[in-house]
Amino acid sequence: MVCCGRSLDSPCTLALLVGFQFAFVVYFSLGGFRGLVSVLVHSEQPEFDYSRPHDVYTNLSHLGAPPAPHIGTGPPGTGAQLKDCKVPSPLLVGPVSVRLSSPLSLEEIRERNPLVLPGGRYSPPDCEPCHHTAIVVPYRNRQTHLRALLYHLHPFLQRQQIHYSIYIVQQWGNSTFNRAKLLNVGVREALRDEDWGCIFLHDVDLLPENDHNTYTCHNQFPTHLSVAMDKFRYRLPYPQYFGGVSAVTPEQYMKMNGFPNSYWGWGGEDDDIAARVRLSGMKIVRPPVAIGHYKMIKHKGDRGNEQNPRRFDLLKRTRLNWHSDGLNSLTYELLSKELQPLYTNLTVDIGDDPRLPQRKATPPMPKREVKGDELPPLVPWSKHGSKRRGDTPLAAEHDVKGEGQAVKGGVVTAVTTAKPKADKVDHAQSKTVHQTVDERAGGVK
Ligand code: BGN
Repeated sequence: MVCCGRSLDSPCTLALLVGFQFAFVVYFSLGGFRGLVSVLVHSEQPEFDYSRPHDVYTNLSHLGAPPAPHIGTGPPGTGAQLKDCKVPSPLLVGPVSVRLSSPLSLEEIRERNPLVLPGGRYSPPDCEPCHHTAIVVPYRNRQTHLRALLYHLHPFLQRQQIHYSIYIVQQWGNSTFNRAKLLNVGVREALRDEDWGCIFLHDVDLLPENDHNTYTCHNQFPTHLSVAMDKFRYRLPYPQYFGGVSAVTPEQYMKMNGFPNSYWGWGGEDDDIAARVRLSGMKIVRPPVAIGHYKMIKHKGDRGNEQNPRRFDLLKRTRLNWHSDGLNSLTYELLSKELQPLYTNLTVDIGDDPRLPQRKATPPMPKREVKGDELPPLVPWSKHGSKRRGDTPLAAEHDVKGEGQAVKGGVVTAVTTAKPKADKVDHAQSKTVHQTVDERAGGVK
């Protein structure tokens, strides 16, 4: 106060000027307002040492065996009741090392994950899980990325002690890649299998680096998990970013009419989904930046997934179109559904990019002769009494005509024939599957 009214060259005024200058430099060197906030609230942020990560397979040997069957005075057939799994899981280790180069073969990954069931399903053997999550991965032509994802995701999720299944949704044919439409298909098909409480929308080239980033949903709002990717120097590229890895409950998904079907090629579809979240009266929630770390597998440009020049126009119209383009206008043909040892493989024909000239006939799916002695045993998935469609409003929109499991050539093939109810807008059809050779064409953004 004593400085007030004094001349500019007084020591107090000079000290004030130097002080302001110092504050100015600090403010910008911390990355402006956001940086300043993150420093001020630093004490609330968890801290992790990413320079000393654990092996991604740490603690898997602690996964217990199921308790011995009940022997006693109770009625015959009553097994021991499992206790609820602890939350957070005691098996978590924090930062895990991510191997980007030369992933193991599918067979080697399978050997490292003996408790994973056909279809890439898992439920903790020694406790009752509190969370039931389907992970949906849009895919085409990314064999190496898929192996890296499976190698990292299976142990990561088992340590979280959740009940999960991994669905790879493979776009069939040569048309432009359509990530959001494949996600719509994956959500719908996953909900035919079970009443999943949470659906993850996961890019094939993103590997989580911290197992405290739990693959569970917020009960009110959609979650964006990949908040700190190495590609974006471990921060959000922009505040509304919703790409990479995100999660919705079936209720949230229906509220926003699913995802747009009209984005063919790279870019914009995730921004459209973020806009739908807001337009349907919700908001996006996120884990702390210190937890939401991901590594992206580097790759060159994707043939068939070039930048979508229409994305700017489409995004301008989200407000008008989100009610009519989405879950309620979804059409596709399910060509096959195979329970592979580490994932459920859905191959779908989602039609053509309207910008492309009339397509040539869709290439037929490769078939191969299978000898009887190649057949593996059928492994039932019944621990949680796989809930049938009809239990979820989404799945209830189909009449199921026939169903079963066929086993051929090392894969278990689910055979479904579903007919959409006449009064529903969804025209998805599933038809009897073809036997296909594993590792077929298939990539993602
Ligand atoms: C954005 C893309 C997103 C993409 C992120 C990160 C668009 C629309 C422009 C109006 N959005 O620029 O789809 O996930 O970059 O790569 O291109």
